[in-house]
Amino acid sequence: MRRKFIAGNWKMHNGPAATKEFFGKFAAELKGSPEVEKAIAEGREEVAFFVPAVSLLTAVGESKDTPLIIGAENCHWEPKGAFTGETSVPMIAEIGATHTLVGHSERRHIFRETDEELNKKMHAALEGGLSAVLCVGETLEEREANKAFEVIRTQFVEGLKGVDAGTVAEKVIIAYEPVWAIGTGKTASAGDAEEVCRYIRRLADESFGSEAAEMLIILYGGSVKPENTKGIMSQPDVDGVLVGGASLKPEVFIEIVRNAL
Ligand code: G2H
Repeated sequence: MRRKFIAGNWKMHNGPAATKEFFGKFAAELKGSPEVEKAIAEGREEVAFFVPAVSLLTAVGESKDTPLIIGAENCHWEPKGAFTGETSVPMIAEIGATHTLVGHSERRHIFRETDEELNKKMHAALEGGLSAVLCVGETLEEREANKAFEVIRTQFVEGLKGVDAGTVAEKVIIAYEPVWAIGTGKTASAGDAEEVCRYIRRLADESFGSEAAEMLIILYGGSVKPENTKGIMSQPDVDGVLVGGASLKPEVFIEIVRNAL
């Protein structure tokens, strides 16, 4: 049985003060949800927050005595150097964060990150001891041109080039986020999400073997909210969700975490 992985991606929201306030409220929400606490304690569910670099230290400090996972939203592939504005994996790890997102669609499309760069980030993150969530997904144009599977195959294969099967099984998570469903209010149907997540598991089987494919955690992301969580999570190849807007309010996000159980 794969564990469930429920993650918030705060994007460019919540500086240190708002982060402190969020975790204060979320701790209270967790206390009021013993079924979630039990699921986390038994290793059935993991709850993670991907937060802005400036809020990582606060997030790690505020969640210190909780089972919550803290991760970065992005990282650079070099450990240090003349890369103004960037954050390296050793810096993220030094703070005490354990995970990072790689290749979120906003990084791919707004900041023009390429599969080659994202592959370097995957290697840097994994070799630096972090778990990495590689995000993949097609645009509306690509979907309408029947290219969704081809796009996802390329992003998956290129992003994980040179990573070994054991690492994929233990330290890699894939998030399928159709670009047309991100922050638009449009959610892929549970069936659409399953179809692509199943395809991703097949790709994992082809590239890394059946054991790694069976262990791989695959998330769906794109306008996830409390009302659509159950349907999405009931799909056999969807192990979790990556939540943007709806992760910003503790009382809303805890509902997603609860509905995912
Ligand atoms: C997709 C998702 C979180 P939202 O970007 O990664 O955001 O839930 O706001 O669509």
